[in-house]
Amino acid sequence: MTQVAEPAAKRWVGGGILRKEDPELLTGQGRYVDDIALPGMLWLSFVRSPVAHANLGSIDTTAAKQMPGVVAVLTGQDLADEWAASMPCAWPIADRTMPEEPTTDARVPDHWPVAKDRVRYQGEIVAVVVADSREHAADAVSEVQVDYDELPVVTDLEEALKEGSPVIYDAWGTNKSYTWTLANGEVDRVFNEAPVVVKQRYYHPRLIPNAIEPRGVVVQPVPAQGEFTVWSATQIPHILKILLSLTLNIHEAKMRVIAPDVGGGFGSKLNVYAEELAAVAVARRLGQPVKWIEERTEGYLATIHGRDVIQDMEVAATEDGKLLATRVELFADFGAYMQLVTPGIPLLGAFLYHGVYDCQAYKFVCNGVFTNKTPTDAYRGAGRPEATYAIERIMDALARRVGKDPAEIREMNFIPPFSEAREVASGLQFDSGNYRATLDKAKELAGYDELRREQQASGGRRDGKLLGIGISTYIEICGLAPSQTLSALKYGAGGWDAATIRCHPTGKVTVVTGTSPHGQGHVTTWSQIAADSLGVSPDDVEVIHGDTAFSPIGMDTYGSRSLAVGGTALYKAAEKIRAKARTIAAHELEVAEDDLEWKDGKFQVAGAPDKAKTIPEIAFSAWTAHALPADVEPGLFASAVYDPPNFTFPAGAHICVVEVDPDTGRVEIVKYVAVDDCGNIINPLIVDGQVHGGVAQGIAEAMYEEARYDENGTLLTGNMSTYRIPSAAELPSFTLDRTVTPSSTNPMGVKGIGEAGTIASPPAVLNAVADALRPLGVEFIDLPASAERVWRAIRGARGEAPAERPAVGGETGAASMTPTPEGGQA
Ligand code: MCN
Repeated sequence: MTQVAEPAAKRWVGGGILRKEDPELLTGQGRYVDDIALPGMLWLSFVRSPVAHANLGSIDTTAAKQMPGVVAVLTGQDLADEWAASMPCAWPIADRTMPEEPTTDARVPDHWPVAKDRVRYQGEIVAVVVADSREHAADAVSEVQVDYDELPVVTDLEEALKEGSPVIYDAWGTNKSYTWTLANGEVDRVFNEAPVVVKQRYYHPRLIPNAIEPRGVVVQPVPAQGEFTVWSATQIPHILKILLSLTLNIHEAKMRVIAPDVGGGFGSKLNVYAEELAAVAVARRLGQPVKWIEERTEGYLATIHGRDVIQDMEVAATEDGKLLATRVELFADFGAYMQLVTPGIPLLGAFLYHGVYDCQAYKFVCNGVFTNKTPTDAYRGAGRPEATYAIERIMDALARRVGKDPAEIREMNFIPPFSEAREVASGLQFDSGNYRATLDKAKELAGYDELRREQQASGGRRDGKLLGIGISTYIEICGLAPSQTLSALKYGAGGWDAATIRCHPTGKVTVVTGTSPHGQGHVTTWSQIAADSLGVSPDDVEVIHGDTAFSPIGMDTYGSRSLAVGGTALYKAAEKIRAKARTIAAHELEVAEDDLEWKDGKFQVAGAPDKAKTIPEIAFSAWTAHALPADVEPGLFASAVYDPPNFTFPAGAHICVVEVDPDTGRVEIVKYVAVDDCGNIINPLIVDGQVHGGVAQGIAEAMYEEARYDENGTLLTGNMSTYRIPSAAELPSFTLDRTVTPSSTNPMGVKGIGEAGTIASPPAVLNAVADALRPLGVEFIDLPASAERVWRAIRGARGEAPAERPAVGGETGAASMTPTPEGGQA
């Protein structure tokens, strides 16, 4: 399926060239934050609250300061003067009960890098130990005596909203941050009149990111100049630079942020963290370089978590299953504080609860809630896996209600194929789509019709196991995106990105990008785009990223935006290069510019192909500047900043086939087919890799992962033995294919792929598990379909145990979360 392009093809875009990044990374020559050692460097270790809610009494640092190698121990009060502002929340969305109503601001609490007087989740920083080695710093942490005056704790999202619940911010008297509503069409009327209404509550568990490289930061101050160089394992060096400067009142020109090689982020490094701010503050205070590398258990407590959302999802339909309207109310657990984009995460899914289906009316309501838990924020997919999960599961429930096959219910409701932007029920403009084509291909690859026949003939059994088939025909919104639209959503920054191309006299090319790859292979794909645009080889292109001294302008990497926005900026910069090169070539060849055509990677005189100029040749003459046309500046350089007119909307069909052991509840995925449509493709190998990783992450979410807290706010799943993630051994081989529906948003016709697998796969797996369990009478099964939960569900259906439903943040059944049977009438 995936082919490596022949170099002779001279067309690099679309070819599966191997990643240029890999030789260095695979031979241990990567340069990560932990590889950095500076003369005189001190180490930081953080004293973290062991309790989830307490007023801080006295903090006695005397014993810690006497420990070997300790240079300083600083509390929140000691560091209070360092902060010019609270930690940033860049998406303080409005509170609006109806879209047209006047808005007030969401409640966004102050959030200090080191707590000053109260802690609100387990793991919050209360003091910083500075020592001459990592070990000395860590040893002294336990010697800091903190007096915690404990307060009542609330970890359950629904409890937090009840009258009488412990309140986390006294001044507000409520744990609600905001209610945000989006509505289109006559939703209530449609629901009242619809012959079929299906309603279901889903819970998307809290997830803990597990990038291979933990977080880390090194700060080098130059006290005499007031300058700082910050190396951080971050996805967002540009944004970090601005927000470090703002929060610490340091001129931006004196702040340089470098994201060296970064070993994965998955959204968890799209943040400005307390440890980064504290490291700069301590380096400024002491005038010495400092370093901090996160411990894995520390990361479980203090790196953001993802998801943790209750969804009350409803669809209204005709008797034969034609969708009329969707309505959803969310309760999103933000944890104790807002991190960088916490409040906005549910909004990334707000427009997608009707999926790829046509309907007349739409309503989305989100309630953001504080609890005494680690803050949640962007985690791969961010808002879109939640939306996809709800609509794709309820479409299966609708199919059952009206007696149709899950594939058929989808086929009859798909938005018909379109190639130009088209408004959908939630009010957005989808860019292009052909949803039926992806499902047709996926069904064929999976052998869907035969599997259904087998299932029917065998009563759903195969070799003593229960056979289940699940479909997910997902859509996502990515390529973040038009700055004006982001402003309407009260996002605090723009959605543009930047690129610069420098064509050197040697014939080589440097590309400077504002994106910040940390596993996505931009060096390779940007080289392919530049190579085709400029008629050079990818090997001649160097791509510079992730260092604000060399790449001062950019918006970084998240939201599967880099290709659609940053890649397009590169494409636009190349257009500028070619426009200038054409002028110079015409002058040198003594023809009119219109007589030149760009062909086979060079400018040729139409009808006289031997009269031609390549970009490297023109770059040389632009550099010597001996005979340039009048008004043409020397040098062949160009920059572009691209702000897209719309998002992009990749979509696809995933089919999962499972066998469930009825005795143990063990689920085995025996086939997984993913047909994705991310528009035109730059590099099929990289796209496949992104889908592989994304699907693996989604399967982990579907079958393994769930962060749990006890009622005191103690994280019960605080390490890798209690928080389960699968390895390659637990995962099947994936069958991948594609359809191509070019995006109407950008000139390359590309859509994002970085999150698609994670968004698509959880409902495919759960629909398959639910399908397998149905013959046993299991009415409902939710995330994650671990062996234990499946086994309990089977026992529940047999009347051997109560039907199990996980409590939010707890171990077992909470009455408030009792589901209606799937497909049950509201
Ligand atoms: N690509 C392509 N053709 C397309 C679409 C994409 O060749 N039609 C290529 C791009 O050129 C790029 C890669 O695929 O090399 C991903 O591009 P894109 O979809 O634009 O996504 P981003 O580069 O913006 O990456 C962000 C996305 C997100 S949001 C998360 S989370 C995520 C992900 O990427 N985290 C990752 N993939 C990850 N992969 C790794 N290894 N590590 C992470 O932390």
